[in-house]
Amino acid sequence: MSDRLLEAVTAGVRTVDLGRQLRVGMPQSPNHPQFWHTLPRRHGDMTRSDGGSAANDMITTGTHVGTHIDALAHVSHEGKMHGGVNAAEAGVGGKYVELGVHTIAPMIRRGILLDIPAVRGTERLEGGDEITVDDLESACAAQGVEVSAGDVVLIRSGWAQLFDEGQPYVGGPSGVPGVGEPGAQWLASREVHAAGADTIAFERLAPGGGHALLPAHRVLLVESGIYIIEALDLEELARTRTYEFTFVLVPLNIFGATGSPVRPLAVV
Ligand code: UVW
Repeated sequence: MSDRLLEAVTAGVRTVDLGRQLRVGMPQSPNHPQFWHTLPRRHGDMTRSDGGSAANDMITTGTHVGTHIDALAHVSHEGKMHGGVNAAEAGVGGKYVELGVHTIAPMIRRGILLDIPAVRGTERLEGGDEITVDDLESACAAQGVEVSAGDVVLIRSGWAQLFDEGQPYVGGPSGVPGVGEPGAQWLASREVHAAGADTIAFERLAPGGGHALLPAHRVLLVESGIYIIEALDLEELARTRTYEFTFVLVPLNIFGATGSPVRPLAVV
């Protein structure tokens, strides 16, 4: 059994872990503060009279690290967040109250995997490749699935194979594959609940273009109220051709946060 396939023995439920391990030095977007983990108190630093001791660690981190979800508070366009909320009034305790990650209800929903390299007959897409509407529809047809309102749609590019290589996963000169604005419109027109991918920013990053232009973020988060999930590990689902499953995700309940690290599961 692959180490990505966990057996929940008591319930007899088979799940696939779609989340990444949080580690110092893992690849992450330059847009966000680094994940950092230290051990300020080690065993033996304080020893109780009975000989016992405890180690206590500490993390400091942006909320958009590892596998994570973007709340609607994350992005604005021309001064407005989703629903016309004025971005200038956003701040912890301000308008983030309406759109922060604490407002995302735990998800137990139908999940759909769209495996784009499989329909294109390749191992993984190239940096900067745009996943088109035709790709999305071809994947649905090839896999015999239909995307419906309320689904969580996960789009595989195969780029996750580069996660352990660090910088190449983030893009830079090569860019990163993903949907562009038309693909995001396609998802929005189907009224999905959330859309995810196995890449750092969900959408296509142009070669050399960095993380500057993010039109799919605007379409999904600002215009449509659709959450985005990034840096998923979709390799096990693809390997086992699991295209339909129950998707489970619980964000951290951080008041007013723009995102949260998550550990989503596919119940298969
Ligand atoms: C990027 O860095 C673009 O990811 P996020 O959407 O989390 O900001």
